[in-house]
Amino acid sequence: MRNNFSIEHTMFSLVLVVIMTSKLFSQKNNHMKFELAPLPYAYNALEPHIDARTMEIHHSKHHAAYTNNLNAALENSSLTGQSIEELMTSGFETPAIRNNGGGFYNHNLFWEIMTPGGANQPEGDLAEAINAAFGSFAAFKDAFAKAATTRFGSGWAWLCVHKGGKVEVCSTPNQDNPLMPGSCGGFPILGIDVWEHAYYLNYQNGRPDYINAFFNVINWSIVGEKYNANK
Ligand code: MN3
Repeated sequence: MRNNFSIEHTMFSLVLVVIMTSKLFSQKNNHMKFELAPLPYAYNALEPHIDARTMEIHHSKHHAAYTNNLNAALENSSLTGQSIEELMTSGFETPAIRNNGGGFYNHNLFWEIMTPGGANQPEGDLAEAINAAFGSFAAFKDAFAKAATTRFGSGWAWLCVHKGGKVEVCSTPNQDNPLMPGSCGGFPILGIDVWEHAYYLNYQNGRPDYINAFFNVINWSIVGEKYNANK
């Protein structure tokens, strides 16, 4: 009797452990983690405008840290499973998600819209929208550079598109972006990172020089695709 009970008890405990372990693993598998995508070109592809060492540290250290910290912030969070775009509003009140989610999203866009290839100025509908909003491409460049230069401390400057096709330049502090509450409310199709980690090795305190150089590495073909997809 005592032996039977002991065997049953052991079996019961074993089954319980198996069930709990499988639950733990299935929960882990359901937690979709955000992943750091490889840079879509070599670290030195944007030289001499943006140097390879800056690109390597920026992608493999800074962007990687935002990605890891975002995943850590989402562990045991009710927001787990949402898309990165959804998290920009739903996670806005949670500093770890706002800062690291913004960092994850912003840098993905940043790498994507830079490349040695592609059109070197806006074309088609985007060119028309830029002319309509600013008067000319040169005037847009001035407005964008001014937003990037005058962003105090760390942050980003953006070119956004609103539903209907109107474009606008705005800027945000830290790792915020236009998808978050309180910004210009458009959809970002071009962004420049003006944190010192984006330029200090090559340009030191010369943020305007870095901004000028950035115009040489914008892939306007991709920005134009984003405009068409979100106007
Ligand atoms: Mn950065």
